[in-house]
Amino acid sequence: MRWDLFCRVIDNYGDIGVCWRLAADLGARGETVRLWVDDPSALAWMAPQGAAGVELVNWTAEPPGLVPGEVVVEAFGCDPPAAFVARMALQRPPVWVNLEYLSAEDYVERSHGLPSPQRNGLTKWFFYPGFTRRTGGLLREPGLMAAQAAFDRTAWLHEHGIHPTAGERLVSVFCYDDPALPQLLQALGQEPTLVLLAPGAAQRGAAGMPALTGVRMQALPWLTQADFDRLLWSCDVNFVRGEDSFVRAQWAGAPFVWHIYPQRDGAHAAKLEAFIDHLQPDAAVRQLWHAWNGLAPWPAKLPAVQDWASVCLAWRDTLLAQPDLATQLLSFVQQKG
Ligand code: TRH
Repeated sequence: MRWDLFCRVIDNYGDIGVCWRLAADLGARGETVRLWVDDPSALAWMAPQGAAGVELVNWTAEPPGLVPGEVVVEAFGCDPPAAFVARMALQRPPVWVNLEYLSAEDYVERSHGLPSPQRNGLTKWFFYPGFTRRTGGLLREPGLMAAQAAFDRTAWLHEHGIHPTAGERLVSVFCYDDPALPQLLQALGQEPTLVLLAPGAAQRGAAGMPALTGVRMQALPWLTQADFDRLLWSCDVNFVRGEDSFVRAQWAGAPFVWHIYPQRDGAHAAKLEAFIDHLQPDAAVRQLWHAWNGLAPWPAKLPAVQDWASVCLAWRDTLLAQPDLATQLLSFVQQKG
């Protein structure tokens, strides 16, 4: 099928990150995808190699007058151009899907797959990613787990100039501005640790910090999405954020901490809680997650990595038993078309 996937970059990299993964996943399954994006700049480092079956369309104020394909996906309610929507109504109507934000809250199961009749007579369908069988699932390319199993960690780290010393653990940090960063770095120093800092807030927050016992820090460049996955596979603990890196940390299977996208009205607290309730970590991990998100005081001690690792592995198994998002989206579209 021909897909038109619309992406508006609101802030950061999650909008384009999610859309690119979906486009590339569909392309790899033989679909033809036009990815309309208003700001493709991040793709220069995220996916410089492009992807089979995926073509970029510049979504400018005067977008090209393309004929809509069989499927139209708007990411995060981003409203395709009015002229394009008008053309959708003049042909055999495409299946029109609104791909929503990821949440573990209960409303997702209730809302997933609901129709939204539009003024021009078309129907837009809500498609909610999620963590349970009654949701649209999570992006997971068919070869992902096999690629991880075949991954040569030592070679990859070496290639990327990352050289942990014997017995040093690796921790990646990709976060928003977080006042708890100095406390985290100090706490990590209780065991020899090499902290790999993603560009942006993590590097800004760590800059100018005095040398810490037990901790070495290394600033990373922006990696491609494929290498970002490999970074997560390489680390003993991953601090991730937003939506896409959060999902990728779950596939990595190593202990992870989520820095949730902070919302001004505080709605992120309930969203964080809903996910924690699914993951069911012990009290120490809960406290660390809350503290990292500014919702609890910093814990006296970090959780034991082994207990935490087994929770994350069990959680990954639960997720692996569910169909992935692109598989579900394909059958949803076939059913609605
Ligand atoms: O960047 P994010 O915070 O993105 C978002 C946005 O804030 C968005 O508006 C919000 O709605 C959403 O989160 C929930 O975090 P996220 O989702 O993890 O996106 C980052 C992307 O960048 C992801 O695809 C991974 C990628 N990435 C790389 O490819 N290489 C890198 O080196 C790093 C650090 C990230």
